[in-house]
Amino acid sequence: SMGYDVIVAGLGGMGSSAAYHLARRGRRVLGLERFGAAHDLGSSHGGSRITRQAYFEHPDYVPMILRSYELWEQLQRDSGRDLLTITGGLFMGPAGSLTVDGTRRTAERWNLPHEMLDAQAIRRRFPQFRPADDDVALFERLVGVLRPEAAVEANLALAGRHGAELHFHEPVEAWTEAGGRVTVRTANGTYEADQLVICPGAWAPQLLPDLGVPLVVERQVQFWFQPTSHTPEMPIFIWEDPSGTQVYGFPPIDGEIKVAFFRGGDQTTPDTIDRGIRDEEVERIAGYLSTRVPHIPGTFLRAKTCMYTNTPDTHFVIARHPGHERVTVACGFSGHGFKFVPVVGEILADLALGGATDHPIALFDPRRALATGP
Ligand code: PYC
Repeated sequence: SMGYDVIVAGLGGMGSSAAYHLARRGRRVLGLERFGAAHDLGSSHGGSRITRQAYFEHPDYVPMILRSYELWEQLQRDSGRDLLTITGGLFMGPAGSLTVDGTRRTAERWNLPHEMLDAQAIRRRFPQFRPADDDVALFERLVGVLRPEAAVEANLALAGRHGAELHFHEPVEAWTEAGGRVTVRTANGTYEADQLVICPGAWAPQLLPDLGVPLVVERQVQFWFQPTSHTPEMPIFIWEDPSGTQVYGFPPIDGEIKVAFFRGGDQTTPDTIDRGIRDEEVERIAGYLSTRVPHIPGTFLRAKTCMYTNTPDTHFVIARHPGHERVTVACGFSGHGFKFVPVVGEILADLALGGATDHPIALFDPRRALATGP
């Protein structure tokens, strides 16, 4: 079929948002997704994601975060779906840790409201946590929980309402740019457009072999527990230990608490990932939490794998493809991208339609010097 303005390859968090923003701007959009709508085989599932403002990874994320909060509100209104609930968030760890100090530095740099708590204050205010005596915490009220599947569905519904054509169960096999057009070949056919936006998630190494950024896909496990007791005032938490390991968790949703380690999973690929959960993995996180947040590992309910697609410095890749002027890419979200879904859709629409954006995206240039970090 001829005559699309933009093809969006991949309709997970980022791609669904790009399809929505492009369709809203009146463009003829074709969206292609290898699985079904809001599936659980990529990186946009599991019922919850954290959003937060005082970003320990780098202060340059903050303007995009603030725009994302606006766009989450707008997406809720336009879709009629419940996508974001503010819960408050506790960033804990030894003084000087990335989780505490990085968060504080960014909060101070942007004047974001926050409170600092020492171990005694943490215990008094949030008695469910058992900090070490030298743990400290930053509390940020505007931390919240996002609903990833509902968000993807909202983007897809609105994209469709604005005329986007969305094809599911149609994997992209190859794409080329030639003669002022892009051509995309799928299992079902060949499509042409003026512009291509690629949001490949963990399939980035296959779909973007000449991007110039080494990407490593990491297997992650999200665990759900039924807590031993009711916890009226539980915030979201990210807690770093002296070795640098970060564990995070959510307040109960329908009586179930989701927890996971942030990073540290095995390297994998989306086609070979072991989606089975080993008993040792459940025992490890239950044991880890039993001394820190003892009410959480009450009854283990279930666990599910997810994937991170990591860049060497854990910063994203969002740019025009360095080797293809009609191709825009968004990948390498490195386990912390979902909160940016609405603003990334807006940025991708800017880049695909005009080659530039007003959002500060220098940090996400694929040609940046790639240190390891943060
Ligand atoms: O981006 O806030 C985040 C996050 C926490 C755990 C994994 N990602």
